[in-house]
Amino acid sequence: MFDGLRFYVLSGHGADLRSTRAILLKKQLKSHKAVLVEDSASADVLIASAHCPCAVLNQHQSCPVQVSPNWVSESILAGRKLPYQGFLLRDLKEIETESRSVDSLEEDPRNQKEKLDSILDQRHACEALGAVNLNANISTVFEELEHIYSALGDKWREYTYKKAAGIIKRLSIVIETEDDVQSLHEIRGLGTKLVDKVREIVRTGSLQKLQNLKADPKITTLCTFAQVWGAGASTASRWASMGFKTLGDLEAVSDEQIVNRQQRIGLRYFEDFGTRIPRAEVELIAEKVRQALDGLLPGCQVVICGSYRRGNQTCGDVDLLVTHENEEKLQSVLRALISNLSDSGFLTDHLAMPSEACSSCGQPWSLSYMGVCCLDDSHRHRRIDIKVYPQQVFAFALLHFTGSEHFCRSIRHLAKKKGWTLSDLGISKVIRVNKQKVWKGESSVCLTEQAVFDLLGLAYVAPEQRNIFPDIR
Ligand code: DCT
Ligand code: MG
Repeated sequence: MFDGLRFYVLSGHGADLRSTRAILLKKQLKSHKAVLVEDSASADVLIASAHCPCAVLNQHQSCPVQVSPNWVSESILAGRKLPYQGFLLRDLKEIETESRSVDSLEEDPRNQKEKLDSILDQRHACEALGAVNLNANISTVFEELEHIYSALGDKWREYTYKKAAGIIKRLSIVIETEDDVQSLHEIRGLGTKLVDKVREIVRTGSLQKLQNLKADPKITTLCTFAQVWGAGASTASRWASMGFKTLGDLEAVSDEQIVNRQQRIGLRYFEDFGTRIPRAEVELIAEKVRQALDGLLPGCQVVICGSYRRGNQTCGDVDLLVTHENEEKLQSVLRALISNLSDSGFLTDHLAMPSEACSSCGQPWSLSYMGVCCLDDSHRHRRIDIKVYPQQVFAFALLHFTGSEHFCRSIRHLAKKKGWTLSDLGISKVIRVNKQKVWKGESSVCLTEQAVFDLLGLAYVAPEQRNIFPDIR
């Protein structure tokens, strides 16, 4: 953001910018590609406290742009270099001497918290475009802990580490020194124990607690079992308590009460489902479905959603959305499609068949199929979801199934704060009393994703930018 711009940060010697603040500021600047220089004469921008005495500023007149630290934090929050106007120290001083209306940001204790929170990007994730994860070394450790506790069914710890990973991803400075670690104490949601873990990761490059969990065979078994499609923490724990130790043990079970039909499919393709699908193969799979649909109901629109639409190089599964202008015909096409593709051998196993839709009842509807497909013997078996939505709600479905999950959660949360409820089937005004919906309006018409963003007062976010916080190191 500050590409190549040269900064001089004025602190100490009566400049009134505390040293911890100056350290954080320098880090923020460096994280956003600024060049820090050691004397003001060679700087493009000088940063000093709003209360730096004029006499001190005058000694640095060779640097014509002198702004307050807020210009840096506000620019980072805005995701672009803001104009200097409104942050220039001379202007601030004039206002202050005229009316005393500008309170001392450095001195007012009410602003201390806000000031330190400026190292945390406060925007909703769906607004924080271009935000990057500067501390992936820390957030990935917390995410691993989140997944382990999810497999162990420990909801509270799962939630704690998920939240902590989210906070770490939103930091606008790289955490490297003890000062950086200390500054985390000021952030709500990061308690002492979590900050201690950050310190250990920063100092040693890893976390002993995570190593210990990963070295425990009971825990690795539970984690493996919980990864079987159709099994979660409680099934994994039940299997372990029955004495099963490996996937092979489970495959040998024929009792449907112990391993159900979907889990059996999950076990059969355990390795295939755990292997990511290259984009080119996703396209070949979608083409198969398009061709079959052409024969059944010409004019269908098929969009590959999920991580593919976000531009990822590999995908965990294939997420297809289908629509057609004729709602009645659309409603019956999915079952016909499934039987056609099963007959041809492309769909090898069914995990969840679509229910009956009800287009005549006037409510928005959708149909969903989950299964397994395989292009040919030279390819792996892949998870495929095919979902059908009428045209008038297709934009909501696109938004929902493009993800990422984090982006969608964020946009739904933002909609809620603005008095809306957003789903894959529409967006409506709601009134909540004590968090309970007491009234819900008709869904607004949005025929494009752009229209949904407009309605929410959000700048459009292209699918490729909906991966929140890609790592930069
Ligand atoms: N989705 C969601 N909430 C969830 C799960 C999914 O909003 N709990 C939405 C967002 C993404 C979309 O559905 C597709 O889901 P997945 O296929 O699970 O995720 P993906 O982003 O496509 O990633 P992957 O490459 O792993 O399939
Ligand atoms: Mg997917």
